[in-house]
Parts: sequence; structure tokens; C-alpha cells
Amino acid sequence: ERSTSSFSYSSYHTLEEIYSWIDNFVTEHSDIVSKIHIGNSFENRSILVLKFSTGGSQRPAIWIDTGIHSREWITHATGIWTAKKIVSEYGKDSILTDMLKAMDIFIELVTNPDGFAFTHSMNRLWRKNKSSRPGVLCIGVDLNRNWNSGFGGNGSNSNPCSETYHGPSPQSEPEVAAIVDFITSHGNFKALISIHSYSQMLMYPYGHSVEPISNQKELYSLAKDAVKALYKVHGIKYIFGSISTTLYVASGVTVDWAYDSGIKYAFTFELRDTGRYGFLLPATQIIPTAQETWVALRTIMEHTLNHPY
Ligand code: PAY
Ligand code: ZN
Repeated sequence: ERSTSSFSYSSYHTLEEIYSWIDNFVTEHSDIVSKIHIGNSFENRSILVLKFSTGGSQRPAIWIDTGIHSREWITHATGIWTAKKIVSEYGKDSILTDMLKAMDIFIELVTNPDGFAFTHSMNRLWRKNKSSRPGVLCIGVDLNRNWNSGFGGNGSNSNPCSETYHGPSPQSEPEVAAIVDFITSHGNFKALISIHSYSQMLMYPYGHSVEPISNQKELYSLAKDAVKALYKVHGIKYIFGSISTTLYVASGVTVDWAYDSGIKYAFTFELRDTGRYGFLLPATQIIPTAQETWVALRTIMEHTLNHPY
């Protein structure tokens, strides 16, 4: 078996390659990393989460997911690099080390495994999952419209053929239900970060409404700090604000559900670029994208650590 030291972090990988990387990674870093199977996709693929923990039980935790939209390949690649960064910086970077002494980090690298497999085999630009229902001709639900917050509202679509089809009911999709069950039964998540591409934005709730959230000032200033730190790495400009006022109104999105479930540090990234390559971001940009995203993530993690609730 190949080890994680021969894995190319500057290339895009298939689902099989990522899942075998996960197994090697967990074996090599079994002191702080473990793999949790939280469910199965519509086509019965495993849904896996990496847990970074230095001990304790049900410690306050940070959730990161990548690839809920399968065509957003830079997000999976950034997540993998980030996982490796966490193990290599633990014990060196004082912020991360302090954090991991008090909190756990969970990363779901392939949040939409069926869609991701399909982007490799048939349609590179597939966004939704691959669910089908009797009597419905089109395939797939938009997993970022299927959450139980503002479900079915503006910026989501009831037509199964739409790219933003919200599905028959909230959490109808196994990929969403697995996360809801996991986060709810864990009960101690303090931050949730859902990573998308592209547009270079850092956003917080709400997507479904332009009404400001109660701690909007705090999230605004945290997003501002995170984006400032990100800019210093490679000079890439991000804009920030609520989803509805920065990008567009979108209902049933992950971070709205997280926020309404009591996770007040809820953010979504739109990684590089702003549209030149869009979803087809060249692999040469993987490492710079991951490097700049890391400092923004670290800013959010540090704030979460320093503002217990
Ligand atoms: O990140 O949750 C978010 C914002 C809403 C995203 C969505 O429509 O689900 C924004 C889009 C995305 O990343 O999926 C933006 C990209 C460029 C797209 O597909 O339109
Ligand atoms: Zn997306």
C-alpha cells in the first residue's frame, strides 16, 4: 500500500484514491486521527468523517465539510491538504495545538460521494446527489437546499430537473440526514464550516432571508479578520457578508440549519476563483488555495476557542 507521503496533494483524485488515502492517513496518525462511518449514500457508498482529537469525550467540536457539490473539486483537494496540515502543525503551531487540546475537529472530505464518482465517470459538472424516485424523470437533489431551515423557500426549486431542486422533504437525502444525525447526537459542535467553490467569498447565515442574525456583528468582524489573513498569503481578494446579501438568496442551506440548531459560528467559503476557470480550477492552484484557506480557517477556529459558549 502507498503511504500518504507519496500522495500528490497538488493533483485532483478519484473517490477510490481519496478513500485509500484516508485509510493510510488514519493508520499513520492513529494517535490523533480516526475515521468514522456516519452513513451511506443513495447509491450505498460509505460516508466518512475524519476525527482529530487529542483525548477527552464529546469535547466542543468544529465541523468542516467539503464537496457537498461534487463538481467543486478544489474543495475536496483543499480538505485533504488541510487534514495533512493539521497533523503536521499539531505541536508546532501554538493556536492549533491549544485548540486541539480543548476541542475536536471533524472533516467530511467527500460529502456527496455518488455525485463525486459521477463527475469522474460521466459528467464533470454534476452538482447534485444521484437520488431517484419512482415516477420522477430527473436525477438528483441539491444537497445544499435539503436542510431543515427555510426549506423550500426562495432560491430553491421544487422541479426535480432543476440544479437547485430541494428534494421532497427536509433531510430526505441520506447524505444530509447522516450529518444531521451525527451533529445532533454529538451535541457539542461550536462551529461549522461548509466549503464550496467558486466565487472567493466567506459568508455566514442567513441564505434564506436578508434578515440579520443576532450575532451578525460578531460574524461580520470575524469574517473580515479571516479574509484579511487569507489575503496576506497570496494576495487573493475575498468578499464577505451574509449569503443572502453577498451572493444570492438560497434556502435550505447547510449553514442556516447549523445556525438555527445553535451552532453560532457557521460559515461557508466559496474558494477560488471568480470565474475564469470556475469549477475547472487548474491543479496548480490547489496548494496556494489550501494555504490561504488554512489561515482563514485558523482565524475562525481560534475565535471559537476563545469565545466558549
Ligand atoms: O456556499 O452555501 C453557500 C452559498 C450558496 C451556494 C449554492 O448555490 O448552493 C453557492 C454556489 C455553490 O457553491 O454551490 C456558488 C457556485 C458558483 C454555483 O454553483 O453557482
Ligand atoms: Zn457549492
